[in-house]
Amino acid sequence: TARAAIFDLDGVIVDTARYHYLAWKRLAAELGFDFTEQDNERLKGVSRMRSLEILLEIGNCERAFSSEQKENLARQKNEWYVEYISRMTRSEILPGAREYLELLRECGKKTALGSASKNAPLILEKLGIASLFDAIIDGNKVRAAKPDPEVFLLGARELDIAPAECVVFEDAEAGVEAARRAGMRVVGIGSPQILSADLVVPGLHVMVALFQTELHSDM
Ligand code: B16
Ligand code: MG
Repeated sequence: TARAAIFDLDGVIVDTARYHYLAWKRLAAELGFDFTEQDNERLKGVSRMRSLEILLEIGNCERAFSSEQKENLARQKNEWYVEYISRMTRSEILPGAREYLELLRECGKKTALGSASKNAPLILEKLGIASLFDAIIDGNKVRAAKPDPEVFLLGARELDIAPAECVVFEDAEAGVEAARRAGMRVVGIGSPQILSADLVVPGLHVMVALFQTELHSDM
C-alpha cells in the first residue's frame, strides 16, 4: 500500500477553475472575442503561458502579439485572477478534501501538493490548509509543465518516498499522464469517460467514505 499521497490543487482540493475562467474571459473580452466555459476545459491543468496560447488560438489572434505583449497579457490575467482568489474563503475547500488529508496523516501517510500554479501558496493560505502538507511543490518550483512528471517526482523526493509508493490525485488528463510517467499510481477526480486513471472518483469525499474498505487499503 502507498506510503504517500500527492494532490493536485485546482480541481482536486479547490475549484479555482471558475476564477481562472472569469479572468481569461475578461481578457478575451478586452481583446474582442468570446470565451466559453467549454473553451475553459482546454486550460485545466495547463500552464499559464500555454493557456494564453490556447486562448489566443480560440480568438484567432495567436500571431497578433509579440512575446513581450504576451507576457503582459498573461500578467494582466494573473492580476485579475489574484484579485478573485484573494476573496476566497475556507468554505471553498471541496467536500472531503480537509477530512481526507487529516485521515491520511493520522495513519502515518505523508502528504504533498503537486500543482502547476504559481498562486498555490496564496490559495493554501486562504483555505487554511498549508499545515496539512509535508511538502509543497508548485509552479514556482518546477520548470517542466505536466504531462512532464517533474512536479510529482520532486514531491516524492521531498517526502523521501519512492515514486512507486506514492499515489497521485488528479483531475486533468495531463496530470494523470504526468503521474504515470513518474511511475506512480493515480486516482482520477472527475469522470471515468475522460480520465484514464487506475480508479476514478467524483471527489475526495468518496475517498473519505472508502477509507476503511479493502479498496482503500489496496491502494
Ligand atoms: P497559475 P493545478 C493549474 O493548477 C490549473 O489547473 C491551470 O488552469 C493553471 O493555468 C495552472 O495551474 C497555472 O496556474 O496561473 O496560477 O500559475 O491543477 O496543477 O493545481
Ligand atoms: Mg487540476
